[in-house]
Amino acid sequence: MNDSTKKRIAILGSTGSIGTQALDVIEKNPEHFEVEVLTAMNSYELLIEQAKRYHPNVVVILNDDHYGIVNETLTPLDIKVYSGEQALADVVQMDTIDIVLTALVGYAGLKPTIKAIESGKNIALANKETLVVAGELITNLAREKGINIYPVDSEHSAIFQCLVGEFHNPIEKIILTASGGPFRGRDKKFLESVKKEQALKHPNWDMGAKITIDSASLMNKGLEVIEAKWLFGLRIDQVEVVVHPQSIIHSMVQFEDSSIKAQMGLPDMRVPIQFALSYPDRLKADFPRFNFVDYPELTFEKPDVETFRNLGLAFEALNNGGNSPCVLNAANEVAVSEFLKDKVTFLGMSEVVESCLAKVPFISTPNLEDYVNTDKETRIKAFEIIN
Ligand code: MN3
Repeated sequence: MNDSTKKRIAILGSTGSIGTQALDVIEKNPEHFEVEVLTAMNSYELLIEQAKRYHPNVVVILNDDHYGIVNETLTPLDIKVYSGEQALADVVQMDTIDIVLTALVGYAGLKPTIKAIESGKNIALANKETLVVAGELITNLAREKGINIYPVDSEHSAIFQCLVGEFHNPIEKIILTASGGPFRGRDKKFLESVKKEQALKHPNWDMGAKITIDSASLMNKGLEVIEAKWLFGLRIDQVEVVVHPQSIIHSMVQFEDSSIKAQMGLPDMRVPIQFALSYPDRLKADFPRFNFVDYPELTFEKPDVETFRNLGLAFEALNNGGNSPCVLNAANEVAVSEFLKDKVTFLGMSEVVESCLAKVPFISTPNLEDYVNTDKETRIKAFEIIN
């Protein structure tokens, strides 16, 4: 079965937005890719359906309440079924995996990503929180193990694509584009009363709930600034954010001769997913093509950091360094999940993050254990603040 010309892929979080689109890419390119592992947190029905269709070697259902039904259905099909966090950390180390696509949501992506890197796997990184929480640790480990981290986030993929053929040329700065989300141009008064239903409507991208709320609050762009810093080895002053509501330019790199390269296209996550899996090759795809005359105006504006405080808070956390980005991320994860339960207001989310940044003890050179403790402690603080 194992054709050595095919890349064998483990998808962590196969039932989410990125996971399902990755399976679409894989299905369209059966001569290049093969599914080796699928994992899901709770969505066991979709996981079963995917396993029947793509015949992975192994599936992991994180929530062991669903282990029985998944095991019963898939074991007769010669698919190995495991459950729990430890299983996830174990399967990413399998010899039969060539690349691990980390499409889990939030902090949960950290440990399995570390395990995968430790066992020498290349990473297609869709879990930006991993680099936000522990960017220095992860990038040092990747260097030490000689593995590559291929960005899946569309902005970072854009920068990566601009850098192909330029890896020896210093970057002067990168320009991360932001759609501005559904509340672009709104003032604080308006934002005071917005409900989750409004925040869940993104103008350009169809994504999971967590990242959609983060996009509306500009926290997503803040997390992406931190992600970019680590992925491309930049100083903070080399990262600029510009609002570009049409989401056609996915990001840009400015070089030392003043030249700027941009990567463009219609917003479609399958493009960066496919490039992360197929690099250095570009595979022929039937994705919709961008037409310039359909977009006579591509516009750009400054982000409103007065109204959307999260972006400023992310720069502040990055500037502090140490465990501050980890605090920012954990506080935000709690704030978003409580916002989705109507426990905290839209603007209140920034207050939770700011307050946690002030209250959780600073650690200047954290190790993995420090990150784990910081994450725990911050979540407790965030809950206290909200409830
Ligand atoms: Mn993005």
